[in-house]
Amino acid sequence: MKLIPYFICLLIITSGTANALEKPNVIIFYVDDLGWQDTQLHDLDAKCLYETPNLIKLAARGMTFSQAYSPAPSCSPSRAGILTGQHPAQIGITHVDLGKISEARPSEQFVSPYLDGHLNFDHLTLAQSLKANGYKTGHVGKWHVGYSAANYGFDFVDHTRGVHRGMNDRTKDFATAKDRRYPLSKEKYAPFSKNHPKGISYPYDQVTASAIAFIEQSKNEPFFLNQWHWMVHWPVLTRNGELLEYYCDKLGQPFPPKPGDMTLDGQQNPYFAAMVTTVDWSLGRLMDYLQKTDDPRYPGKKLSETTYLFFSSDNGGAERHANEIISDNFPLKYGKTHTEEGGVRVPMVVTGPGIPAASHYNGLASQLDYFPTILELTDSKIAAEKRKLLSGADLSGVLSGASKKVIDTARQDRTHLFWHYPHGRESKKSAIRQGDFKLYKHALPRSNELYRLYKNGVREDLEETVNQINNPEYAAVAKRLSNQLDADLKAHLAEGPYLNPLFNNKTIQPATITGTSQSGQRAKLTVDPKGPSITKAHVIYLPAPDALAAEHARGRVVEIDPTASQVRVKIPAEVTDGGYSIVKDIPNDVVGLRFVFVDSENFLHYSDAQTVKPYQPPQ
Ligand SMILES: [Ca+2]
Ligand SMILES: [Ca+2]
Ligand SMILES: [Ca+2]
Repeated sequence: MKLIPYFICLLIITSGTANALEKPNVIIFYVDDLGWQDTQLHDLDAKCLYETPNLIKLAARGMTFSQAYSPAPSCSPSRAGILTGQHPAQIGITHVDLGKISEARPSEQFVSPYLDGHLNFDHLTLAQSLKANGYKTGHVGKWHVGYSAANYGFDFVDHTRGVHRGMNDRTKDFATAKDRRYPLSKEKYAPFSKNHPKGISYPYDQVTASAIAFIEQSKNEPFFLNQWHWMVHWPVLTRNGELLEYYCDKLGQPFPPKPGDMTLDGQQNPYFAAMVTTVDWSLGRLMDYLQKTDDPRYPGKKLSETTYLFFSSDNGGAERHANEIISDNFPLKYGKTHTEEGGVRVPMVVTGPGIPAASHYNGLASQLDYFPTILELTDSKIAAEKRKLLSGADLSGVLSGASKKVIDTARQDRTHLFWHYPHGRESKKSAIRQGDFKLYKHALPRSNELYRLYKNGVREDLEETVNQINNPEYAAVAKRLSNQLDADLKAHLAEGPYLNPLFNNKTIQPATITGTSQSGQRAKLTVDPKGPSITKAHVIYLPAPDALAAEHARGRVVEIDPTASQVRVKIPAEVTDGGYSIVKDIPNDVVGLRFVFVDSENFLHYSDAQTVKPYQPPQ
């Protein structure tokens, strides 16, 4: 009993320290496609054989979130959500197909909305917010929201794939000590085995090296770093022969593996296991560096004492790629590209000043919370109108141990999270998690699903196998969640799915485009006044042919002129003639455009690409 007051006292002292520390450093260590069951953090049921000793060490130093979620079940929307703090639905980035005109088949009733080709420059980013507060900002690794990170407030950018690059033959082309690009380390690391009691070497990884070099060069000032790995995404491979041999032995498989797909069920892919442990090794290198390096701003302190480190993954695990079985999210349902638990529930650990060691938080948390939380931890201010756009909640009270509740931007208890994924052949739907329950709302009416994941907090149907939507006992819950989800979708201006004008079996008729024209600087589109009217209209400016190189410079650092007209993003246009025309005044630097609009029957339309004639002012 005497321990309790002492414990409370400790909490107060540690949270006091956090407040005293001005401008702590911040790192987001982000993994690609790492599932909730792909680490040793909270391994349920079938035992995970992938080893993540550094993540376990990280958890011992900070707070583990057992119910953490990504903003979306795929890469780009989750990343855009972290960068802007806004729900993917609100910024219109709900999928990886950025800037693509959806090619719906005549057999499909619904189509996905048009997504901006890159993160709109109008959004305030976390990097810009911290830079304005005196932070050095760096992004290393995968980006995947269009143009390079260099356009969004990052001082230092390296989009290297690091060690995660395609191999000619993954069964044998392993790195050596003298490898030109991926030399094996002289130092040895986990795992330790009978063959390698002192551990094994790891191939050079530029993501890890570049991230640490950025900190080394920036540490005289407060810094913010994204260390965003391309692993453990497809291609599933490793250059680390010793690590692959270790997992082949552990999983009882021949080494080297036979060429071809890995097809054993569950979590038995030794290449994938090696990737998970390689990411964990990278985390270990970062942690070791922070632990042994003095913070020049705080004499007597190491960087590990002055830095917040957020560890998570951009979506749930990918279970398959064609015939290859990658991993298994069991007991969670499905995986990446699904809003079911397997697609959005992710591992998450946060360490830093004032965060109690080996602590756990079992309430809901979202990566959308990072933006407001990091603003709070770093005492960074943003304009009130930008603040209002943030979708997440401030976790700083939870992190200091001062609170068990998450308070949202309206100063209310945050009670639920939602997802909007109007994509995929079968899975066009939205979802909400509140308390013990999760509800799904499909594009097709009257096809909602309801699952009870927990019963008063104790695991019940985490697997989402028993649809309770028609269970009278849960009628009130279903109604409440459905209404809440509708309200959230509306408040976040969520788009789509829309009706497909090309659908074979449509019973209502869509609008018909009767013409497009240009007069002076004004472009115009008209629809048949006998059909549905136009309710929502945009234009998309098309890139000049010579700009394509810059656009497709994925992986390269290309800076775009921020004063030029943005191409491939939706720009609002004016609806006129009682809803039967759209007009838009076109800036001089635009070379081509398409109109995109929704009609009063909820069909989505695109006009054909039209070349914009250069404007000649009247003589
Ligand atoms: Ca498991
Ligand atoms: Ca991903
Ligand atoms: Ca599965």
